[in-house]
Parts: sequence; structure tokens; C-alpha cells
Amino acid sequence: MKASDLFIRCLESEGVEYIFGLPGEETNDLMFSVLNSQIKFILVRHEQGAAFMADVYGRLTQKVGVCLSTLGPGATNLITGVANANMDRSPILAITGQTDSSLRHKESHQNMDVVSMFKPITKWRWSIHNADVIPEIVRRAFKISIGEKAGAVHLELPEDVAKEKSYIKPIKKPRRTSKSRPHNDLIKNVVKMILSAKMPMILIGNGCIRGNASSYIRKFVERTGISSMNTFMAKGVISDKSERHLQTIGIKDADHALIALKEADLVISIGYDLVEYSPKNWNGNLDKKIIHIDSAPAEVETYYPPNIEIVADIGYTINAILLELTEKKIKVKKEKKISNNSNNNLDSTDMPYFEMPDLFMKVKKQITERIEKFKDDFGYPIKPTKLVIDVRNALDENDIVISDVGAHKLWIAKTYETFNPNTCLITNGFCSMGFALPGAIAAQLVRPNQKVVVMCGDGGFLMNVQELETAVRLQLPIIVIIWCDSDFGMISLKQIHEFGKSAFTRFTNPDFVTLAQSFGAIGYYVKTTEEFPKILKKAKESTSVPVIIAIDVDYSKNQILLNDDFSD
Ligand SMILES: Cc1ncc(C[n+]2csc(CCOP(=O)(O)OP(=O)(O)O)c2C)c(N)n1
Repeated sequence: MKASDLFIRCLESEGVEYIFGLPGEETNDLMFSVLNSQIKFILVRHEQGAAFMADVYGRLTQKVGVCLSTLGPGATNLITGVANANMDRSPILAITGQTDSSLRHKESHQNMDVVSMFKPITKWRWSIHNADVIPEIVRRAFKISIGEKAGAVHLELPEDVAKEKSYIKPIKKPRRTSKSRPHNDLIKNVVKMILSAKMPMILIGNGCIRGNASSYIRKFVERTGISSMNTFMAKGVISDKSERHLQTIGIKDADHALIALKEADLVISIGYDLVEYSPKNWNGNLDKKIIHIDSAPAEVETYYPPNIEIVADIGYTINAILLELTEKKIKVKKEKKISNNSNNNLDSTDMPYFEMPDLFMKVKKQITERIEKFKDDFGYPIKPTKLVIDVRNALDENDIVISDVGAHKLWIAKTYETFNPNTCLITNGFCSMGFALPGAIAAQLVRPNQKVVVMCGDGGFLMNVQELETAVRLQLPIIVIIWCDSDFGMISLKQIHEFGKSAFTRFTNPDFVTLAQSFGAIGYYVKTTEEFPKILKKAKESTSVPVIIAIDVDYSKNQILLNDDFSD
């Protein structure tokens, strides 16, 4: 078999459905191998878009998303998206072409050491030197990418190697792999710590989404009464409707949830990635006990010294803790009868049950008040929380919102109520602007029956606006809501906070309606707040055409994102 065919057969055997990419001369053998395969090639208009699409594909499917570019400039264009996926723990494979091996050692057209460029932004990378090793290398790449913590891998296939012949067959991936179970002694110690805590708090991170642990954690919270909160990238693991859930934490000094977390004496962190939110913010005095539960060991960090570290499957671990708590039949706090609608045989009345502390109740109330404060405010430009609540009301629980990066992201993280995992996607590790529009294309491909809504700033929208053509070509009815302020709002906010004025952040916008139309999309510029829900309703009716909705946003209260006393 020709090496490029073998490479694509190997991807098929890994279950790859899509390759997002933009070809060059050096990838042409691969392109014709894809043409003869089951894999769909999604042509993009900039390689960065391809990497963001692979990233969101990886987040939603928990399979490796694949993106492709040519050598040199194509590869460097991929880099931002690959770094984003890697830091946000999304499994992706980046494939790049390369010049003929006989030219590699000397100055030659577009020849650069791409593998070295990908070193700091991938878990593993390799240049394939002969056809016979392709099955091993591809299998290895997929195994490393999906292994916890998931991330990016990179493979380079030089032009001449792609034309070689090989008799080697693809290596089959295992049908199932075992998950590690926690050690019993550690579980006993965890239970002792929980039982002696006065104000325990569960801190939920993105590892719970990757580990499909939502149902276990919901059961745990319901049975024990322990309050919880999540990071930006773990929205929906616990429903924001849960009365003990203090929703989203992640703003440095100004965070409702932080007020509560600072008072907790025990933090049970589950699938928490430090890249999202530094523990210094909540454990600056080093006064917390910490139980670390994750599928990977804890990062070494001064402000995050776990008393107990359990490295095992999150679901198994939570179940084991619940079982141990039940077996102890210790009634520590005032016991309550609590609903038992889950599927194991635990007797809920035997569980120790934590009453919600007054402070946590107060914080939950303030969070709800904040979300709803402007729900009937029809001032224009629209208030950020009004915009968010209108979008929430327009969507079903399983529809997907994808946020770009900027001040709008903080508003969305803090106030977009999320009820299920992977229904509000935020990039919060690498935080690259321009993520949301390409990401929505991948989301709509894998979730054709859910509405997919992008919320982005007017800055971030134009960073990957070219992918609107991809969305139109693929007939994807994504909705893009552009928060307009003619400013890199997040940056001017920080500048004004520190320097008293802003510099080099203002710009002018194109006419978003004609821009949308020129791509073949539908465009609206919402000019009154009353109109917004009506336009959203109309936008939802589109079944095959992307809809762009631009709306002016009142950013005058953005400073509360930095020094929030929550009275405003
Ligand atoms: C690719 C990239 N460039 C720069 C930044 C730094 N940055 C973070 S937020 C921001 C401003 C975003 O502006 P806009 O998209 O208009 O959203 P807003 O803050 O106004 O809501 C910038 C420049 C970044 N995160 N990513």
C-alpha cells in the first residue's frame, strides 16, 4: 500500500470521521488518500480554524480531533489552535506535510523544523521517516493524545515518505481499556477528613467532563449535601439549578464563589486543572485541607498541597467514597431525609448529611440576584447579563453556547446558567481569541440536532471571520452573536483599572449585516433591547444558513468583573 493510503487507513482504524484542514503541495498524496476513504475532509479558510475545530470536536466527542496543514506557513498557522487544545486538555492530532527528505538538511523552499516548533505545544510529536513505521506511530499518537491529561500530538509526513510503499497493516486499537480504581485505605482517610470537616466545598474542574463523571458527582452532592462550584471549563457538570451549587469560580479577586471558597475548611477538588484558576486565589493563607481527586497526579504548586491525592478514575472514586460513607453509618450533622433517585443501592438515610452553611446560602442568593438583576431592563445598549439571560431563555438545556475570549467570556462564565456538561464551551487554559466561530462549526457537525450559538466580541469575531464561508458552504445554521463595543473591551478594562485610561484598543467595525450577506449568511444588527429575543427566535428557525446577530453592549459596568463587591 502507498504510505499516504496506509496513514489514512490507520486514521480510519482509530475511528476518525473528519479531518479539518487546508492542503498544500506537500500534502497532496494525503489528500487523494483521504478522497478514497470514509473520512470527510472539512476544508477551512485558515489553518488556525482547523485546529480550533479539531479542539472542539475533541471536547465534545472525547475522541481525537484531527487537523491538517501543509509545511512551513501552513504549519505555523496551525500553532495557536494546537496550543489552545493542548492547554485546554483537548485531544487533537495535527498532521503537517514536509518537504522531500533529500532537502531537509539545507536551505530549501518553506523548509523549517516544524517538529521542534510543535515541541512546547504538544504532548508528543514525530516526523515519519519510513512507511513501515506509520501504523506504530499513528497508534502511539492517538494513545498519547487521549490519555489523561488529554492534549495535542503532532505528526509530520514528508512528501517522499508519503509516496513509499509498505506491506504493514494498521494496528487495531484496544476495544476497551481498564480504568484505575482508588486504593481502599485512601478512601477511608478521605471519609475521615470529610466527616471531620465543618465547611467542606467541592471544586469541580474540566477533568470531570473528560472523565464523564457528572452523574457520579451529582449523586455525591445530593447524598452528602456538600456544596459545590465549578471552574469555567466545568460548567454544567452540576446543574446551576442545584440549590447547593455556587456556580462558576474563576475571576482572580472578584468572585462571589470565591467568598464562599475562602471560608471552606476542606476543599475536595475533582478534576481540577490549575491552569484555569490559581489556588493562590483561594488558598493564599495555606489554611485549607485539600483532597485531590483526579485521573492524573496533582500539579506541584505551593498553594496546592493536597493532604490526600487520589489518582484514579473519578467516577469509581466518588462511588467508593459514597459507599464508605454509607457503611460507616455515622450521623455527624443533623440528618435529613433526602431524595434517592439514583441507581445504586445506598440507603440515603444512613448518610452523613451536611447542612448548607448560612454564608453559602447567602452567596447562592447573591449569584441568582446578579444573574436576574437586569432581566427586565430594556436600556440600550443591552446590559451583559440581560443579553446572557435572553440567550439562556431562547435555548434548550442541551443546546450549546461557545464563548470566545474577552470581557464577554467573564460575563458568560459567571452568568450563563448551564444545566448539562459540554453545553457551554469556554477556552480557559490558553484562552485564544478567535476560537468560538470555528469551534461552532465542529460542534454543529457533531451535534446536528442541537442549536449551536457563538458569543464573541467584535474583536474576536474578525480574527477568524473567514470561517463564515466554511459554515455557509457546509450549510450549518449556527448563530453568532457579536457583542459590539468597537473596543478590545477586556484589555481596555484592565488598562483603565491599572493606568486610569486605555491605549490602542479602539477600532471601527465593518457593517456586520452586509458582511454576513456577502458570505451568503443572514445578518441582523439589533438596535433595541426589546428586539433581541425576537431576532433570536427568528435566528433559531434557520435550518441551513448561519445567522449573524450584532448588538451593542453596555460595558460601563465591566469594572465589577475586576473588583466585584456584588452590590452593583
Ligand atoms: C489571539 C489572542 N490575541 C490577544 C489576546 C489578548 N486579549 C484577551 S481579551 C482581548 C480583547 C477581546 O476583545 P473583543 O473580542 O472585542 O471582546 P470584549 O473583550 O470586547 O468582550 C484581547 C486582545 C488573546 N487572548 N488572544
